[in-house]
Amino acid sequence: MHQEIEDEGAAAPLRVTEVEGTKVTWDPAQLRKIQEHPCFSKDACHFFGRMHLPVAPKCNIQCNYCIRKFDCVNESRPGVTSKVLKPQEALERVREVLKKVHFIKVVAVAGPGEPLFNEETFETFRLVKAEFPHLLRCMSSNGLLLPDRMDDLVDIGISTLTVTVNAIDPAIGKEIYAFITYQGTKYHGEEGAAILIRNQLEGIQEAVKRKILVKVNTVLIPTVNDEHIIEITKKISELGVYIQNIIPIIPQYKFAHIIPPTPKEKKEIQDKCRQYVMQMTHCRQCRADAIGRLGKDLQQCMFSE
Ligand code: CLF
Ligand code: SF4
Repeated sequence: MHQEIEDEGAAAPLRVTEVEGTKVTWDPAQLRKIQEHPCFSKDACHFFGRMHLPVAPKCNIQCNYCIRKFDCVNESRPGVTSKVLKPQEALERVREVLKKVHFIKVVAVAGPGEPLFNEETFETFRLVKAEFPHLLRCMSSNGLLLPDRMDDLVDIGISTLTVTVNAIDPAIGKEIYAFITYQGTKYHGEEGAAILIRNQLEGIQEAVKRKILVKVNTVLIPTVNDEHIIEITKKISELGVYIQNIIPIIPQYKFAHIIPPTPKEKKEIQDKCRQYVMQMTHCRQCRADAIGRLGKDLQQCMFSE
């Protein structure tokens, strides 16, 4: 990633004129936040690491590519189940890791279920923020509860947020989501997808307004949303999303019959989307308890039982 940064003085916006073909403008305080974030900055990923705290087991939606036995596949490689930690245990893990590993700059909750649907996520961030205020706080969410929990996200000082958006049209969304559970009611089909999409888009817009840097993950599902992704990208560009991470589907559950995209097909879509939103190309689909630099996890050697 080649960032051409012009600093026009303290009051002026820091301008990133061209990032892999995408024109973007961000304010300096926001950009400084991500200079050490391995997912939001490809340069940072060589030097700095992140630490995931698996404190969020429950989920409030059902994606048709998720068998719910493993970590949330919206941000994780399938087939891995993280041992869930309690908030206090998570804090102890942060203490232990930071004593030994000095390049961890980001602490995140990315599962194993939906972070916003588990109070333990908020409790964990409160504890970590109090003791390690210098660490960036990051979260990956399906977005259903974003508008409802926005004040809490600001309160715990989330600096970077990922929302998985696979459709902005409920007619396509209903093919991807079997149901959602929102404010105690279960909604199926197009009705459920419409609520999810509305909350995702509202939540993203609000997060951007509150100076949270937003990444959108989009699962590329050939024959379902492949031709629709460009519409998603145009929309999230209007909302001020910083970067998009297009992830190829791993066929399982109700999408077991789908033929995943080839790397070439994925790249073609990324190339089209890049003119609207910067594209992430270095995602390693981490597990919900990953620790270390991307693709160089320390988790197994540090905590294997
Ligand atoms: Fe974790 Fe995600 Fe935050 Fe990164 S991972 S919650 S933004 S700190 Fe990064 Fe891992 Fe890809 Fe996620 S490489 S799966 S994009
Ligand atoms: Fe599975 Fe994540 Fe979808 Fe929930 S949001 S159903 S955990 S992929």
